[in-house]
Amino acid sequence: DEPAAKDPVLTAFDLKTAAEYMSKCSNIVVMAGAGISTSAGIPDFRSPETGLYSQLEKYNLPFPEAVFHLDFFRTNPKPFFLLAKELYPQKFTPTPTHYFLRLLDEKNKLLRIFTQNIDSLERVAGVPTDKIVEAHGTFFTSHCLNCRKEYDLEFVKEIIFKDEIPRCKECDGIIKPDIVFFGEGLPRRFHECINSDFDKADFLIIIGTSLQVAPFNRLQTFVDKDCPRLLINREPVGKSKSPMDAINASGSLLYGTKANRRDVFHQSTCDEGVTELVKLLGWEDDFNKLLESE
Ligand code: CNA
Repeated sequence: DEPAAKDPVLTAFDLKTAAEYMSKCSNIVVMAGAGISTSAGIPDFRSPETGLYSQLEKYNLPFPEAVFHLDFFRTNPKPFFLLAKELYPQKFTPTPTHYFLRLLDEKNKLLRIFTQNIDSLERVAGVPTDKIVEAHGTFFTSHCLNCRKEYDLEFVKEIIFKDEIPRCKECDGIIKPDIVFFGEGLPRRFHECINSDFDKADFLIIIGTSLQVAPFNRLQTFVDKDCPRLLINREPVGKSKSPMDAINASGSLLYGTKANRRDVFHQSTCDEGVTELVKLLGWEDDFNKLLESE
C-alpha cells in the first residue's frame, strides 16, 4: 500500500477542484507579486517588452538588478530615481484582484497576504493592514541613508519628478525610499509572520509573481505538505527545470508532473483568474457589489 502521505490532496488539479477545497478553508495565505498591479498601469519587472528590466538599457547598468543594489545605489543613485518615477502610480486604483483579496478577508478566510509589491494597493483596496505583510517595504516613507531622518512620500516624489536626487536637509545624505534593496534585510514583520502563518495555512494562493526573488520564492515550501497551492499567473513559474529535480526539490511547484498531489496552475491574467474563482465559489454578487461600491 502507498503510504498515506502520498495520497493526493486534490481529486483533480484544476481551478474548480481548488475552489471546492478552498471553500472549506479559513486560514488562506496569499503570496502576491507585481502581476496583480499591471492592470492598474504599474509595469512589472520581468515581463518581456513591458517589464521595467527590459527598459533599462539606456541607464548603462552592469546588470538590470544593479538598480536595486545598495552598493550601486550609494555610488550612482540616478538610475534608481529615474526608474522610481515609472513605479510611482499616477492614480492609486486597485485592480479586481486587490478587491478579491479584500473579499477573502470579508469572508473570514484570509490569514495573511505576503506581497512583494511596494505600491500599497492592498491597503487602498481596504484590506486591513494587519492582514498585509509588505515583504519588500513601501514607497510611502523614505529615510536618509546617512542619518536615518524620515521623509514622506510627497517630499521625495516632488524632487524625483524634477529628475533630481533627494538629499537630506540635515546632513546632505541620499534619501532612499523604504523599499527593500538587494543587500538589505527584509522587515522584521516579515520574519515574525512567516513563522506564525505558514504552519497554520490551510490553502496557499500564489498570484502574479515570477517567483524569482529570494527569500520570497521559497515561502511556498513552508506550508504543510498537505496544503494545496494554487498558482494564478500569465506564465508557468516555480517549476524546476528537470523532472528528477521536480521530484526531489521541495522548493518546486509540482503541477503537471506525476509527483503532483496538491498543486494547481491556472494560466490566466490575475483579474480573469480571480473572477473565475469568485464564480466557482458562488461569491459573484458580493464581488460585484464590492467592485461597484469602489
Ligand atoms: P516580476 O518578476 O516582474 O514578475 C511578474 C510576474 O507576473 C511574471 O511572471 C508575469 O508573467 C506575471 N504577470 C504580469 N502581469 C500579469 C497579469 N496581468 N496577470 C497575470 N500574471 C501577470 O515581479 P515579482 O513581483 O515576481 O518580482 C518581485 C519584485 C518586483 C519585487 O521586489 C517588487 O518590489 C517588484 N515590483 C513591484 C511592483 C509594484 O509594487 N506594483 C512593480 C514592479 C516591480
